[in-house]
Amino acid sequence: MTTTRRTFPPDFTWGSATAAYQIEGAAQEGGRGPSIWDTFSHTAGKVDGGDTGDVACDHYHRWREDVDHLSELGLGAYRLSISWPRVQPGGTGPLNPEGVGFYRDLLAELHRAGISPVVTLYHWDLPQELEDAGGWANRDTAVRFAEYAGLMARALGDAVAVWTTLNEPWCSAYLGYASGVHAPGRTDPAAALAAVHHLNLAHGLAVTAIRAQLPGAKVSITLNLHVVRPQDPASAADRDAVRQVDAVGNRAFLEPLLEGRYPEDLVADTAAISDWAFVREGDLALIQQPLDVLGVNYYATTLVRRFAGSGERVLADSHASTTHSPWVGCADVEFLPQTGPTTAMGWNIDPDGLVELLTSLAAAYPDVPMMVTENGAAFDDVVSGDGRVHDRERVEYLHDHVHAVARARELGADVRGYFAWSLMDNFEWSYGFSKRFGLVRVDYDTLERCWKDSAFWYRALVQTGQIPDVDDIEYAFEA
Ligand code: GCO
Repeated sequence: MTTTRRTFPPDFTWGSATAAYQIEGAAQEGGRGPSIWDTFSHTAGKVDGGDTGDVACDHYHRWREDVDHLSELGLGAYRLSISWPRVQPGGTGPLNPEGVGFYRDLLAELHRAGISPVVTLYHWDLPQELEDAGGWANRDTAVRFAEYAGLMARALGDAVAVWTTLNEPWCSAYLGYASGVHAPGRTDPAAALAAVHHLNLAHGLAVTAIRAQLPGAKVSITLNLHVVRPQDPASAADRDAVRQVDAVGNRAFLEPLLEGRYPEDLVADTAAISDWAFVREGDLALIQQPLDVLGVNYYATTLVRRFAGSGERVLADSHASTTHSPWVGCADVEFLPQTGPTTAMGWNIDPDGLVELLTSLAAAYPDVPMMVTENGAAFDDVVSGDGRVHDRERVEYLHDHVHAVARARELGADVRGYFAWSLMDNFEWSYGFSKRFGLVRVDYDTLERCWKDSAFWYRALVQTGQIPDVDDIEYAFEA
């Protein structure tokens, strides 16, 4: 664990992040229509415990209190997402005024609290009607997304500090259409590759639509990028497995978005699955739009080796499915269990991976500022006799990863912000409410919020810009 006292400049952005389907609830209130996650979570066997986002953290009714928590943490920014089916129920046609009004009020309260809204337009809750028409495997969904983005830019205007088009298209495409562990639960590798492209296209078209409404808008995309390591660094086969996974997981997005092309090795590695005919003339130019900031989500690293082809193939990656892998085109790669300490998700704890990721991105794209838009950890929290949650493991995780951000900055990476995932415990997708990532605990029986030690620790960091020691928990902190 690092002990050097590091500090961040006053203009560094400290935030926390959530997502609409994970916290809002009110699934059938205010004119909201169904999303693919409503359908998926209500399908037996898809979500642990049969949990759904019907109520979640009831943020839809408790948002004022939640803004108070953000304000008391002293955060400069809050990363939220807009529920597409809440503001445009069928994914087409005019906006739902009640849905838009909810976000207008929320953004106004954030501004009153001096908190800049970083707004994600798509954090996985696709209107079900669009999935019924083919979802992200259907090119038209990209066009619908751009229309929605333009309408929201017109509706919310400069109340939004940063527009983030998509959150983690890797998850939307590969978990939703290849492994099936996320909504819409399809297991069709060719459809997953088409979804990759249509999500990239949706991003580019949406950036153009937003800028047409708001020429000065700041736009971004958030990617969950994979730090992939070979089991045997001396093995050419294992190193080539790393290349393969990097192509499918990282460069399938980075290269079209920032270089206007798809990696040749990706197309070659997946030729048996798709001819990529869904990429049309001119698409790459539409996708490659100037970005004001790249959002980077990081949790853990990935360990791979070349699969010999005999015996049981190991598929122990963080999004493992028992039957279908999200890693399209990587049938000859094994994803190995990590060594060392893990979080409640089974994800390894490796802050050096974050340094490696940020510095490698800085080297590849030196003109693209970055923000760590998600980093955090699930642990099996316990409410102690004193009524507090002494989540020391989470404090250690945050401490070590914030030091990693400081180290990456010292090495020249232009990292301008850090958002803890998550402000509060919430619906963790296929894990339901069984995994808690929050700085703030949510009692799912009473929906009461309660600050964990990690919230007090994070407040001190945010207020001073100095990284507190792990044991520096000030319950009565005065800035
Ligand atoms: C993601 C999503 C979040 C998750 C969080 C923990 O990165 O997967 O953006 O919605 O809840 O990351 O898995």
